[in-house]
Amino acid sequence: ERIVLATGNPGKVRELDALLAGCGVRVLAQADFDVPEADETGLSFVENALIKARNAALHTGLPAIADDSGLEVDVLGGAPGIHSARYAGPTADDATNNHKLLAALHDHPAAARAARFRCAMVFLRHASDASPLIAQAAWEGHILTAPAGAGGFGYDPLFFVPTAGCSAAELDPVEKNRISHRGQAVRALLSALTGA
Ligand code: ITT
Repeated sequence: ERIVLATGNPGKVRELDALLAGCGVRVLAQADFDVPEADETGLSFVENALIKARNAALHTGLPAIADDSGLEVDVLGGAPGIHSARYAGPTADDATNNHKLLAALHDHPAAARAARFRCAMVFLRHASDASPLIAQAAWEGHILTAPAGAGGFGYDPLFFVPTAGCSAAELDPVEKNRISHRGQAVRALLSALTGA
C-alpha cells in the first residue's frame, strides 16, 4: 500500500521516514506530487492535521498521513502553539523563530520556562474519510537560555529534555524518535491502524 506524507517540512519528513520504515507501506513525499499548500485555518493541532491530510489525499488520490505539531510555553499562555512554524511572521525560519522565543522569555528564570511539544498525527484512507485515525502526544521539557546542539530542526536547540539531560538537538535521531511527541504519536497511530 502507498501512503502520502502530507508535510512540506524536511525535518518532519526525515523523522517520519525513519518512524514509518518497516511498517509495510510505501511512504511517498508530498513534494513528489503537485499538492498545493493547504490553508491551515484550524484552531487546533488535530484540525490542522486533518486539513493537511485531506488536501494531500484529494490531490494525490492516495491515503495520507499528516502531522501538525508545535511548542507550548506555559508562561506565554501556550504560545507559540499552533502558530509555531510562523511565530516570528509569515516568512519566519527556524532561526528567527528561536530568536523571538528567547527574547520573549528573556526575563523569565530557568524555573519558569516549562514547555512541551505537542503532535497530532492523523491517517485518512481517502479525502472524504469520515472516521480518520487520530493520535496525539506531548513531550515535556523547558526552554534553555541559549541554543545547544545541531541536530533535529525547529525549536530543538532551545528545548531541554530533563529525562535525557540535554537539548532535543543534542539527541541522536534514533533517540529523539524514541521519546519525542512525534515518535509517541506515530506509534499510537500505528497501533490504532493495526488494531482496527
Ligand atoms: P507542514 O505543515 O508542511 O507539516 P510546518 O513546519 O508548517 O510543516 P506545522 O504547522 O505543524 O508544520 O508547524 C510545526 C512547527 O513546530 C515546526 O515548524 C517547528 O517550528 C515546531 N516543531 C514541531 N515539531 C518539532 C520538533 O520535533 N522539534 C522542533 N520543533 C518542532
